[in-house]
Amino acid sequence: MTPNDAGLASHSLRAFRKSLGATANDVNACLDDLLPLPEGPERRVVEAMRYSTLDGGKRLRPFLVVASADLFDVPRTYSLRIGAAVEMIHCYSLIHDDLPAMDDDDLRRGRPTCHKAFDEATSILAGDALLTKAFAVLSSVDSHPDDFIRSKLVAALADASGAEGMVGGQMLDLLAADLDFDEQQTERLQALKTGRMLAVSCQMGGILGQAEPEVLKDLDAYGVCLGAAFQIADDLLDMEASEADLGKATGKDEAAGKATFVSLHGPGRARKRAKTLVDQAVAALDRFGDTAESLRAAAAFTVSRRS
Ligand code: GRG
Repeated sequence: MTPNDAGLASHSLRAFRKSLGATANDVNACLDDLLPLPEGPERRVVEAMRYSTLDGGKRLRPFLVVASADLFDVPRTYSLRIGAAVEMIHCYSLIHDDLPAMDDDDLRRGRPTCHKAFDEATSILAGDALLTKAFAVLSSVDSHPDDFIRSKLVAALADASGAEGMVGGQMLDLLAADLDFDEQQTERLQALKTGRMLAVSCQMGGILGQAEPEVLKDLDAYGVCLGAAFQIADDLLDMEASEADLGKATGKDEAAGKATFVSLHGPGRARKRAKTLVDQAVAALDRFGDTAESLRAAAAFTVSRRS
């Protein structure tokens, strides 16, 4: 899909990429601070955590936290730490997803996966420690002075990343080929595995901003549509992009016989569906007017990206 298909002029897309890059730099600095190397032989696990987090991801989830929090003028010192916590969960999920017991991948973000660069046991520990550290960051007073807001952030992220969210989606993913999932089951799998983390990123910005429940509902609707569009774009890239462009193996879903919107309906219908989802995501932002421009651009970006 081209930027114009997504209804976004290419100069806005360039501006968005710049803004995503600037936020990524700030998030990287925050992650660097939050993951200091200890003395002693246990530093190996922190080296693996740093290897898999400070390694050039797009930082889309932290961007969504920061841009949603910006709607409410939340200080960046808070939203960046919350974004870093979400990124830690995302990175842990990638480390574990790449393990031989799961997707068994050698390449991630253009480099050897964590278990290739270190070893399997260290990778399991690095993922576990990133998951744990994320909640330590959320519960720190440096992330927000209000206890109630911090506890809401913890509950939201736990819900989205656990068995009722991303982990549940990953379980379905492991079962998908054998259970021969239909379209509805495939959409549910993807909403849990990928969509929940993107949607909760937007919600956490709203929680930081003490948004009213109906406002949080709109942010969630935006995130759910963006997540579904992101997944279709990911499946299209898996089918059409090169390993060098993506920095990871491609064509694995097809080889494993896993259903995706693309495999069920073909790339043409998948592109149309992704565009409709972007339009729905953008419509959910109506109440925010011009202040939500960067979130609108993020929705268009998810389907125009090449990696
Ligand atoms: C192991 C608990 C557990 C969960 C794994 C995230 C995940 C669940 C699996 C990753 C497999 C995958 C390719 C999912 C599709 C969507 C996705 C999460 C893509 C990677 O996210 P990007 O494009 O990656 O934001 P970067 O590298 O930019 O952070």
